[in-house]
Amino acid sequence: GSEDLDLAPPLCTFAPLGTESKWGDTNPYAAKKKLQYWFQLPNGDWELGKMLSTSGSESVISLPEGKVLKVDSGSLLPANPDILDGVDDLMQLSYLNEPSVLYNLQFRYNRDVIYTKAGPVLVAINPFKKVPLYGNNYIEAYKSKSNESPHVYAITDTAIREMIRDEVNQSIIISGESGAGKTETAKIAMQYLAALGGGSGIEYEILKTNPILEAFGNAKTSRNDNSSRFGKLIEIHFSETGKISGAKIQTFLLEKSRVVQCADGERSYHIFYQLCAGASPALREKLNLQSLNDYKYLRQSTCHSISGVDDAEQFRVVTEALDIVHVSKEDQESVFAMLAAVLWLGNISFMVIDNENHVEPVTDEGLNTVAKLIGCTMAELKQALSTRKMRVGNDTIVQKLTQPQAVDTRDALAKSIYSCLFDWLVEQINKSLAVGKRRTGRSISILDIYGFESFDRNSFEQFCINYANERLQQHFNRHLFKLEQEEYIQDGIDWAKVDFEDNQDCLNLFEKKPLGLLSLLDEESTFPNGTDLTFANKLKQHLNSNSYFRGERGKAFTVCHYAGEVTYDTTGFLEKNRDLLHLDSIQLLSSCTCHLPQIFASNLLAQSEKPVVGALHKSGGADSQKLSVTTKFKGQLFQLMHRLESTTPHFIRCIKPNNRQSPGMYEQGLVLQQLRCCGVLEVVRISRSGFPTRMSHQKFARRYGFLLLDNVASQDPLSDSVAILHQFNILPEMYQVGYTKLFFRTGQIGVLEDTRNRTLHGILRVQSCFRGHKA
Ligand code: AOV
Ligand code: MG
Repeated sequence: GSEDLDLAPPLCTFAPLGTESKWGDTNPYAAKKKLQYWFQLPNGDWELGKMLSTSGSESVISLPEGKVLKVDSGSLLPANPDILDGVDDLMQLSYLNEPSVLYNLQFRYNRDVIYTKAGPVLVAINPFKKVPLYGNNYIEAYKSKSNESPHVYAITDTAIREMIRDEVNQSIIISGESGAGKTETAKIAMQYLAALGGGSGIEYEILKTNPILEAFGNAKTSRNDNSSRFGKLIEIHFSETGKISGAKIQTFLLEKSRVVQCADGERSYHIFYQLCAGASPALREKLNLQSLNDYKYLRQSTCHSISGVDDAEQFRVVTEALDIVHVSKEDQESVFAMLAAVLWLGNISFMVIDNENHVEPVTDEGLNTVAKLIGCTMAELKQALSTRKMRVGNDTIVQKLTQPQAVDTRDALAKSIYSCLFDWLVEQINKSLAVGKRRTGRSISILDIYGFESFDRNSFEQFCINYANERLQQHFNRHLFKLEQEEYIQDGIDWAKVDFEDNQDCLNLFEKKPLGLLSLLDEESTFPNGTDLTFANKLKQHLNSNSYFRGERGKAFTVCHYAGEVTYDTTGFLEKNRDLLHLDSIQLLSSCTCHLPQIFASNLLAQSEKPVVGALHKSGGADSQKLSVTTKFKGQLFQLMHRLESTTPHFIRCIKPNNRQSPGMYEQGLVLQQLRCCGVLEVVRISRSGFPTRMSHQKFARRYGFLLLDNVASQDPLSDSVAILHQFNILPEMYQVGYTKLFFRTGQIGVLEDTRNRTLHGILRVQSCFRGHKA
C-alpha cells in the first residue's frame, strides 16, 4: 500500500539507518503520520498528537487513545517525518525541538541502541544492564569500518586515526552527572585502545589499573553503587608504529572526608569492605582485622554490601591487579596495614583527664593496633593525638586538646594516611606504566571525573566537584562552537559568527579575585576567627548582586550552575579547605618504623613547604603550611585545561535515564533535564542557529530531482539542486550552497520531504486509479 512509501528508500544521507528493516517489524511508531505535533501533557511528558484543524491561535488535535483536545497552537511543536525515526545523529532531525530529541533517543534506547550522535558529540544513555555491543567482534567491526553506527569504539577509532593522520595528541572527554556511565565509558574506550594498540603487554597493565583505582577511589553513594570520588586523566602513549608504549595517570582531589564519615545508605571506599571480606586468615591475624561492624568508621552507615558485588572476590581481583602493575607482595601488605590502621584509628576513643576537659586516648586494642600497624609506640601515638605543639615567639609550648579537637586530629590523621596511600599507589602504577625511552610523544588522554552532583545536602565536596564540571563545560562549549564554525568555513559558506551563551559568568563567580567564591573562601580560611557562618555572611555581603549567586538563610548559599541551581551548606567549608594536618601528626608519621608512613610524611612535608594560605602563620600555629585545597584544585584544573587545549577533543556525554539504576526505564523529564544541563541541548541549539542539515549536491539532486517541473535533469547535481531550491521558494537565508554540500537551516528539509511524500502518494494514487479503471 501507500504506507510503504512513507518509509523512504535509503537514498538520502539522513535516512535512519540505511534500511527500514533495521528496527524490525515491531516498530510501534510505524503508524506515525505526517502533520503530527508534540503536545505536552500536564506531567511534562510529550505525546504525539495529530492536527485535526487549526483556526487562529487554537488547534484541535487528537491524541493516541482517541482523545481530542483543543489546544493553544503555540504550545505545539512539530514532529519529524517518519523517515527520521531513530536517526543516528540528532543533527539529521529537521525539527530539533526537545520532544523530537527525546523521542529519537528513546526510540533507539528501547532497542538497546544506547549511542547516538549529537553532531560531534556522542550521547550515551546508561542501559543499566549488559548490552551486546562490546567485545572482539564489535571491535573488529569498528576497526574495519564495517560498522559505523555511533559507539565509543567509533569515537576512539577516530581519535587514533586523527592522532596518526594529524600528528596531534587527542583527548576523549567524558561528562555527565553522577551515575550516568562515565567510568564505564572510559573503560570501554580503554578496551578499544588496548585492542588496537596492544602487543607489548603494557596494555594489559593499563587495563588492570581500573580495578585498583576503583577499589581505592570509588564508593557507593545514593546516586551510584560505584561512584568515582576522584577525577582521573589517563594519558596513553603510542610509539611510531601505533603501539601503546606506556601510560600516565593523573588524579584530582580525592574525597577524603568519606574515610571518616559517610551518609547512611552509602559506603566508604570499596577497598575497606574488600579487605575485610577477602583477606586470608594469615593477613587477618597480622592486621588484627575484625568484621565490618567492629569499625566505627564503617558502622556509621548501615549499608555494608552492594547487590551483585562480591567484595571477597573483588579483593582477589585487586590483589591480582596489584601484582600485574608490579606492586610487590611486601608493599601490598604494607598497603593493607595502612588500611587497617585507618579503620582502627576510627575506634580510638578519648577520656577526659583534667578539669579543663582535656583528653587522652584510651589505652585499648585500637590504640595498640594502630601503633603496631604504623610502627610507633603507644606513647608516641597518644601524644600526637592529645597534644599540639605551638610556637609562641621563640618558645614552643605544648597545648592539650579537648575532645572535639582530639577527634578532629585523629580523623585528620586517618584521612591523611588514606589520601597519601592513594597518591602513593598512583605513583607506583605510573612507575610501572612509565613510557619507555622510545617515545613518539603522541598520546590519547581519557578524562573521567566525578559528575555534577546535587544532593539534598551539598557540602564542600560538591562545591569542588561542581566547580570542576563548570570548568569542563566551558572547554566543551568553546570547542564545539569552534568545530561547528570550522566546517562552515571549510565548505566555503557565508558564516556570520553565532554567539552562544557560555558559562564564563558562573566561572567568574568562582574565580574572580578578590571577590569570588574561591578567594573569599581562602581569605576566610586564613582568619583565625573565621567560621563557616562568617564565611557565608561575607559571601552574601559581596556577591548578592551577582545573578549567579543567591544568599540563603543561615549558613547556606546557592549557585546557578550551568547544570542547574545547587544550594550549598557551608558547614565544614573552612576546615575542609584548610585541610590542616598538625605538624605533630606529620612528625609522628616520619618517626614511624614502617616505610609507608615515612614516605607519607616526607610527601606531606614537601607539600607544606609551598606558599601558604597566608595568615596561618599569624595564628601562631606550628601547623603544616600549605596551599588551601581549593587553590590547589583550581591550579590542577587550570593545568588540566591547558593540557587538553593542546589536544583534539572528542566528547562523550553520558545520560542517566532513571534514578533507580534500573534497566528499561526512560524518564523523559530526567533525560531532558540532563540534556539541558550537560549541554547536549546547547550543542543542538548552536546547531539550530547554524545549518544543521547537510546533504551532498549529488544526494540532494537524486532525492528531489524528480520534483522539478520542467524535469530537465542536467548532468550537474549542483545546478539541479539550485533549480529545486528555487522552484520550492526556499528562502536564500534558509540554506547555503557549499563546495560539496548544501547546508540547511532546521525544518527546511522537512518541507521538501513533505512535498516529496505528497507527490509520491499522488503518483501512486493516480497509478492505482489507472489500474482500477483498467480492471
Ligand atoms: P559515572 O562514572 O558516570 O558516575 P558509572 O560509569 O560508574 O557512572 O556507571 C554507573 C553504573 O551504570 C555502572 O556501575 C554500570 O552498572 C552501569 N553502566 C554504565 N554504563 C554502562 C554500559 N555501557 N553498559 C552496562 N552498564 C553500564 V560518578 O563516578 O558517580 O559521576 O562520581
Ligand atoms: Mg565514575
